[in-house]
Amino acid sequence: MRDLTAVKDALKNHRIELPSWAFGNSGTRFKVFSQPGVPRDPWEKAADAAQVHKYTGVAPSMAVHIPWDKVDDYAALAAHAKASGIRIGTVNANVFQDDDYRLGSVCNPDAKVRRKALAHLLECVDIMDAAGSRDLKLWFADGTNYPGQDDISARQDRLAEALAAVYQRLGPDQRLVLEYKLFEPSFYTTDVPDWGTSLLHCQALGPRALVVVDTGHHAPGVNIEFIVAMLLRAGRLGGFDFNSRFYADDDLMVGAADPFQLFRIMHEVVKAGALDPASGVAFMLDQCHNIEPKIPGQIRSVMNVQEAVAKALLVDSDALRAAQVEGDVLGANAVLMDAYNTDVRPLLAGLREEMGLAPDPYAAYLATGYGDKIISERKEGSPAGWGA
Ligand code: LRH
Ligand code: MN
Repeated sequence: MRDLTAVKDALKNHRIELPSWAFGNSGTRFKVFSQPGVPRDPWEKAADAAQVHKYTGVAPSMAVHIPWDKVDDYAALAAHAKASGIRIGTVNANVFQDDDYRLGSVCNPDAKVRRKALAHLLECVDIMDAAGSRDLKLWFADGTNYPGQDDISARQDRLAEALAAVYQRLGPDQRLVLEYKLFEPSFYTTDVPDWGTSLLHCQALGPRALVVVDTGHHAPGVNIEFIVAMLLRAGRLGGFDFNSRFYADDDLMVGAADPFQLFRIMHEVVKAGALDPASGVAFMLDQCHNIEPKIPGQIRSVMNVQEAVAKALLVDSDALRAAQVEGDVLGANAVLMDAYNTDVRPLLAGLREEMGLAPDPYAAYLATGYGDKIISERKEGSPAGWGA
């Protein structure tokens, strides 16, 4: 059994970043359901994200998405977040919601469109400077829908050219994290479809270009923890976009659909010593609470990650290695399953009390009535959403 003090320290130091867009209205192509009390601007999104940190103690930053979180003064937004007890984290670029990007953004055959997309990416680095953010997260919807529509290699050349221009613009402490996705909205080729493509581009750029693993962006059945182990081994895992899915990019609450997979992923992270913020791996949520209340959904998601991390920290690594070396297949599997089947909720409740927090952040938040307060306060104006 692991040293419980070390386990608790690791859990106390773990940091989970929240996505601003999870607090806004979201949905599918069929319907975006609006919910009462949804924030109307990035200021209110930060206030809601601060609630999640207030009760969990481990979510001190909110990622922003541009232009969904466009404001006139990003330094003022960062100061507002700070006053609310959190900070502005990763800046997400968005070159997937403009008619000009029908045939792609940085991979578009039209140089004028590519220049427009690059200008947005560079503007996002300016925003990072103003907000004090370390990471620029790039996800490209770019791809094609029919064979022959465009040249696969030529599009990669265009992508590499844009990434090099962005990388060159980054400050010394800033990073570019490149997210891959198998498909959607493109349905024949996606220009960054898998970890290999992202890794090749990152290695071509330099040491501050890293890969983002969104847990909803793989083909069914893909062993994500294997990819995580390989990226950690290569020193190129920049972070996670955590969510879960039963079918495609469902963006459901992390750990809701497959808590065992999340545990296996966190086992690889813990084993590689990559849980500590100093490791440079960013643990971000990327979810949409289409039908459930947003703030409670984020709190539950943070708790799901904490439970997977706690179980991974309880793996008896000496016993595991011994069984592995002996070729004791069932013995080794049993060591891992013992940790996974451990009920870590009492440990986490106790840890929160040691941190001066309520043992159950979900119940504690609900008891505040904050949800009802924002419903009554946010009647005017238009609620935030994806604007898709
Ligand atoms: C794309 C994605 C990406 C974000 C968006 C909100 O599917 O995962 O990380 O920009 O969702
Ligand atoms: Mn994502």
